[in-house]
Amino acid sequence: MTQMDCMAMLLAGGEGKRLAPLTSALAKPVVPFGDRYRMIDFPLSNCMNSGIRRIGVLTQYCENTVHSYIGNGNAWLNAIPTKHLGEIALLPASEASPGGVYEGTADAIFRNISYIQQHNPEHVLILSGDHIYKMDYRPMLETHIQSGAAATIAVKRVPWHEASRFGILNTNEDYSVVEFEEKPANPSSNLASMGIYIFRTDKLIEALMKDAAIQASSHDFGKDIIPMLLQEQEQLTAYPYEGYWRDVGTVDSLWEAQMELINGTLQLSEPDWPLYSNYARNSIRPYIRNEAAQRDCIIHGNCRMEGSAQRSIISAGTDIGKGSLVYESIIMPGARIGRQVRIHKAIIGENAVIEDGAVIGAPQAEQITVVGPGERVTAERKTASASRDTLAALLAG
Ligand code: ADQ
Ligand code: ADP
Repeated sequence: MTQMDCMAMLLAGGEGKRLAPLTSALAKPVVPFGDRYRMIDFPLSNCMNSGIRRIGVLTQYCENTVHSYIGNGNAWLNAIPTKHLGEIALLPASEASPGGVYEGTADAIFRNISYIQQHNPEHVLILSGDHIYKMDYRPMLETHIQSGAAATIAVKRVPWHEASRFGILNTNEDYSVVEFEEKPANPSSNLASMGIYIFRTDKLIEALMKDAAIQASSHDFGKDIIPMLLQEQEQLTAYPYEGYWRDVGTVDSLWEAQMELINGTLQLSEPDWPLYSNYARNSIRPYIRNEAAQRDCIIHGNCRMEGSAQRSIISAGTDIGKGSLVYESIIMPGARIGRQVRIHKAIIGENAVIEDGAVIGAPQAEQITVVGPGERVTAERKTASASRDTLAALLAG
């Protein structure tokens, strides 16, 4: 078999505890985003748009939710002219697998070395399933090949107060990495690893084999593999990325990223960088009674909208009843909102049912209120005591 340049391995097995209850029965990569997408659409579409057509998707936590969404992968592969050369393969591990569940991100790749070898790529791109970004991986691959590095890490400056959530590094002027620390309590810089790596395949396999033999290792890229390569003085290069990128691992960041969608900081599908998804497209016009009552919203074509909304996302298959007000909230697919409901600064999970007269969230709330997928909220069980008048005033003003 001839060697190909680069294939991708997409890590999609993390539990995403901090997104609970959205992830209580759903893997984080398939949490809905925007009016018709799921998080994993971003890395999959980036691959298609960057000419990377072979992707292994590593699953574990609630793996069925990822498998059923990805299916045969055609929702993404259909987008490319050379579909017959493409493949999106599901690579699960469970308690029943030989070796049990994946112990960490490095163990997940280690256990699939034979899959990588089957395709015999010169380089392997390692991706996460839960980042919101549009990135062309080709310039990163070029930088990686030109520098001759064992591995190249995509990096981005993050706000200082968030730095301890990330792998933090320091580089020389030529972008060679001189220091790396995974989630340091006191970060020495705000240059963060985006958790996106390109490895020379030989170096990747060598490092994974070494790490697998270390009993004390947690078999994680950030905690173990990158520090080990640095210690062994392997060449590691940082690739600075300037575009939009967000790790939406927390409820706040998930909500904020969607507010950025509304204010235009983030745009979803664009002609030169389409975002593909496995949601059936639907050209049905939204059923809107009072057009003036929607401001700064993203409303999917297939929903029934009789209430009012501002700065909100109203997803596919939702129903917003008469007299209801939705403000700065995300209504995920299939949710049914009754009449005279007030929703403020909240995320309403898929297929949740909000009964007539219920009040969710509050205008001055610091916290985002989350209603889990399929949950039912009655008028009696208020999630927070919002004043109807304040909310109505906000929507009017
Ligand atoms: P984290 O985001 O904390 O840090 P991690 O929890 O290891 O990374 O998850 C990375 C990806 O792997 C996620 O998509 C997750 O779903 C998946 N994953 C986790 N465990 C898995 C498993 N056992 N099997 C399969 N997939 C699994 C990482 C880096 C940091 C960097 C941030 C950027 O370690 O250095 O700054 O990403 O977001
Ligand atoms: P959280 O929101 O809780 O941080 P992540 O998906 O980022 O969720 O995972 C947190 C940590 O737990 C990561 O180090 C990941 O490797 C580990 N992890 C998550 N799910 C599993 C699992 N099912 N088996 C083993 N490790 C897991």
